[in-house]
Amino acid sequence: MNRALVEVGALGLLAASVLLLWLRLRRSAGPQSDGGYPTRERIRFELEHLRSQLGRWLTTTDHREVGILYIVFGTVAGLWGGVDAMMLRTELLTPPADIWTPETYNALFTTHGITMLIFFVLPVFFGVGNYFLPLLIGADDMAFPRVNALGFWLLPPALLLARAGLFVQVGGQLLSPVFPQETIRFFLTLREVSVGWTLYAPLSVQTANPQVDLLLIGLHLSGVATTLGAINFIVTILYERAEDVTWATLDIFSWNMLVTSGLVLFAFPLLGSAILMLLLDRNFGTTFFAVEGGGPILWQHLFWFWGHPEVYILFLPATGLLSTILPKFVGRRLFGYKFIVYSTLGLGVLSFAVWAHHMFTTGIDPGVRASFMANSIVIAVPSAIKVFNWLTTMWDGDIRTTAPFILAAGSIGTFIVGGVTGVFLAVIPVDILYHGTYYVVGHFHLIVVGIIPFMMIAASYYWYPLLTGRWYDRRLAQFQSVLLIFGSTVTFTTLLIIGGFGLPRRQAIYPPEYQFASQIATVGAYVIGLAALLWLYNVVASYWRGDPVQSTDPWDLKATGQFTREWQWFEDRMVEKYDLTPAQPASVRPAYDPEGEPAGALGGVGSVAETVSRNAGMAAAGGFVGTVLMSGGLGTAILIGVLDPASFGEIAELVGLPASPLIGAALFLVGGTVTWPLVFLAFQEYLPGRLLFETGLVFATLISTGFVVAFYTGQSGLALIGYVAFVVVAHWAYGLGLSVTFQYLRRRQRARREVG
Ligand code: HEM
Ligand SMILES: [Cu+2]
Repeated sequence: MNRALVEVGALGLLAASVLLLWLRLRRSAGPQSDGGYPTRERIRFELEHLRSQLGRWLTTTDHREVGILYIVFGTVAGLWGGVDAMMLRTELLTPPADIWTPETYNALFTTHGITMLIFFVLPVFFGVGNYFLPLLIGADDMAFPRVNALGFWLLPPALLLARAGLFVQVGGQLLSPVFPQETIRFFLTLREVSVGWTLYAPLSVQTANPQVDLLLIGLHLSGVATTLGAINFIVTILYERAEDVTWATLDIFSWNMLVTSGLVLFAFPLLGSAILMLLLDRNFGTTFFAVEGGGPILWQHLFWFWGHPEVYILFLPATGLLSTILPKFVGRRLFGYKFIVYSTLGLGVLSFAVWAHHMFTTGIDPGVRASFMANSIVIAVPSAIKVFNWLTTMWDGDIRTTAPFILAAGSIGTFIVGGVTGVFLAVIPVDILYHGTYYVVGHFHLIVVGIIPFMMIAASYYWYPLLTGRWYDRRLAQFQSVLLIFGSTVTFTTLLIIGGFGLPRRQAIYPPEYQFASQIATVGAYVIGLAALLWLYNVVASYWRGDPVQSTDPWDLKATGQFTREWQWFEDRMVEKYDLTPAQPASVRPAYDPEGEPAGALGGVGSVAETVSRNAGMAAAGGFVGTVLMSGGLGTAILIGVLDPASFGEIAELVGLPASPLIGAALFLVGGTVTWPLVFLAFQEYLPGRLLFETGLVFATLISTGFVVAFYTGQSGLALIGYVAFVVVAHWAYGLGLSVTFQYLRRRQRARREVG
């Protein structure tokens, strides 16, 4: 099949359906006049309207409008790169290269990578930043509105330059029946680049295709655009904050945009220089990357010194969105704000210190290699800090399973798998095994798909009421979110696994034994594609048809004190425009406040030492009562012969003492009096059941299963049933004794405090 025609066709179809949907809904949303034919005046009016709209969007410097331009541009690029991905996976349905040629396949993964990394993610995040950052920090606009617009308008030509090969090729195919080959030679030589998105020398120097030069110029232009945008963000955050926004109260998304912009400032100029050197090598005979000059490895050093930070430039804004959105749907404030900020800064710095982990297999100096391995493993620490803070934020929260929440939770899951598999890759021997395999593709897609688009979509839902004044279809969105998580998990864990078995990546042809797994991955990718289309349909259709937002606090954020600045802006606007009254929450609940003092187990507030001693005292008392009650049950079991007292000896053996049943029984009592009650106290809030009484039963049931296995000495038949029953009942007696004692002590404590 002809790749270029398929791709242009798919894009055209996509654009046409969005346009059609838009026009139809727009028509039906407007008031129906006589239903007759449009008059000439009406048509002229429409055209005039269109012209003024066009003029406005082409010249706007308003941060919100520039933001929307960025988001729309990035979305279009993302869909384009997504079409590439779908075509890649389609080729891999069968082991031979029978759907597209290997050459086409190479072009596909090259353009897919470049489009996604450069023209999709960054523009969308810059768009979100443009729209919301000034609102979040209380600024009127970005610091340099015109530079802002300029930064955006460099991007469309950059994308067109980078991917001109496709259009030129299609043009050539359309022209070739009409014109002689000679006259349209230009159209027939240019084709999409197929040297890989990393543009490794010497291939990128030697490839004759002039599209490589256009791509390099396009990339350079996009680098200029990105740097302009980053400078604007930095200056805006430094100088345009409202008076009451300090570094300690700057919201987490703005922090992430700040660090991201800092990375851009250091990384992109370097890419620009490397690109110029490559252009010179290609066209003017310099030898920067030739063997007799700097050598091909020089390109890799320069490229990855940009390339690795770039990955964090993409990833940090996504974590910023996650840290912003997640707390809103669990009703608790972000846990560990400070540590999230520090980990963001840490990631920013470290991301420059790990570039050579992409070069472990190139034969660089072993000493250098080892230090990069150490740095790469260390970078897992700040990432893990973020994960722990997100999990802790959710812990015991009041979760609302809206689409943004589902996507945020899904992001955490896929990020954990993607991150942990990355730690393995940082280890040199493992990397040498897996470097060129699908393991790597699975690992990084779990992150680039599993958190970046997830959080973009989550943000689009979260702020949709603010952006449009309407609701999207919430049921469809929930379904779409689950579908997206499902598809991504299926696709990329499958790739991880077949990579683990050694399937090389970047190959159109693969051994037939991988066919089934590869087909599973492809079906998963189609599910992702479907989910993306459902999202697009939802946000486009709801723009005209969604329910109008009635409340000035659509997410009920005031109830937990999380009504942030941008929503306040929204409320003010709604009040002004529609004369609404500001929303009053039905009930107000303090969001968990990490700065507050910890509550002691007995309900009081005190120092850590007080809390520990009080808890320990209570635990010992409860444990003693519980153990005595439990001994009754176990004693009965021994008496009727379903429990062998000798098995107590094994406890003693386990801790390295002589296998005497007596010592074992003593240990058993100590454990019952000290260890388990403390565990119980530590976890009681998280065990199901609000009442201590139920909680005790659940706790006892949980630990009894371990003891059933541990004390089993070959009973069978009725004896086995009796044995299991007695162990469980004895533990219930224990759990009840424990919780009743706790309840008693707690009540006494409270009574004493009230008297005193
Ligand atoms: C829509 C879901 C996606 C699917 C199904 C998909 C699939 C693929 C496939 C099959 C490859 C080629 C692997 C190979 O032959 O080695 C690939 C490569 C790549 N993808 Fe994706 N991708 C998706 C989304 C993304 C996103 C969102 C990004 C970036 C933000 C991205 C970045 C890349 C990069 C950089 C490469 C190049 C890897 C290389 O150089 O071999 N992909 N993707
Ligand atoms: Cu890296």
